[in-house]
Amino acid sequence: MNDTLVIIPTYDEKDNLDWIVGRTLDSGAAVDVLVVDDGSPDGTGALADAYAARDPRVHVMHRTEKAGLGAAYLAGFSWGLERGYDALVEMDADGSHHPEYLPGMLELLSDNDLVLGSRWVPGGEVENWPLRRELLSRGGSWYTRGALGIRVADTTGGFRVFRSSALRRIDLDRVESRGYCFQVDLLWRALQAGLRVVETPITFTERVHGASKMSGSIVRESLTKVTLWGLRRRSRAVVELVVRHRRLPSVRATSHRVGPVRRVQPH
Ligand SMILES: Nc1nc2c(ncn2[C@@H]2O[C@H](COP(=O)(O)OP(=O)(O)OP(=O)(O)O)[C@@H](O)[C@H]2O)c(=O)[nH]1
Ligand SMILES: [Mg+2]
Repeated sequence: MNDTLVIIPTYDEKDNLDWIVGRTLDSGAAVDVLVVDDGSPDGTGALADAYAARDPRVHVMHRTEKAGLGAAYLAGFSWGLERGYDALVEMDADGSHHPEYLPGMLELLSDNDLVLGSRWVPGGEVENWPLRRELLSRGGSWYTRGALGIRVADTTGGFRVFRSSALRRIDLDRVESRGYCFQVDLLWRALQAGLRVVETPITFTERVHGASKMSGSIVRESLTKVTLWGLRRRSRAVVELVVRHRRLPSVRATSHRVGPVRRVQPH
């Protein structure tokens, strides 16, 4: 067993599976792979089984129905944490995330808890992405930054490396999001838990094979949730302000009660 587990969620990725798993194993990083397949109708799960049968570094988790990217990752995380991996990686199956970045990202984990592959820091870029998708992604990150008051350039990216001990500090049972909003949800919890988060530039390439599972309802879910978290954050800040303000008069009252300072005369 290697120390790092790369979790790859799949739904109908038969034309990408062998290619992405092979590249991951050849990336130069010593890793195991866990494919989390939600019963893909196109037979991705069976392909993953065939890979696992010829390479002991590859494991497969079969789930019965399409339950969303977040649910797949949560199941993958608990599988990896139970088995004692030191680092857990999130990576898409469609080739948008290049496994060749893994050695560098794992190196950054030596003094960080969470490494984010980032499209929107200097040096990061997207290849072959339609302008509409780029605007949506940049806009989403911009909105999330403002709503949550965080300084992360790429808040929605899904190429990430977690230190397992740090991931344990997040109460994963309480992560509400099961769809794509999961990425923001988890980042927000990581920051609130005080994890050391770093962004590193990546080139993100539009998928060549298969279809995207992104949809309008996914975007609406994210928008609603981020707005709600932002409002909660602001109301918490207002409550803290009120509590602090209330304390002030009592502090003043105490100092009044103490009365004039008695000077001790030196001999
Ligand atoms: N197990 C599982 N995997 C999923 C599910 N939905 C998406 N995935 C996988 O999650 C990864 C990301 O999904 P994509 O459809 O590529 O979505 P995206 O990368 O956010 O969007 P695009 O840029 O349009 O490709 C892929 O590996 C998918 O196969 C799901 O419900 N269950
Ligand atoms: Mg994709």
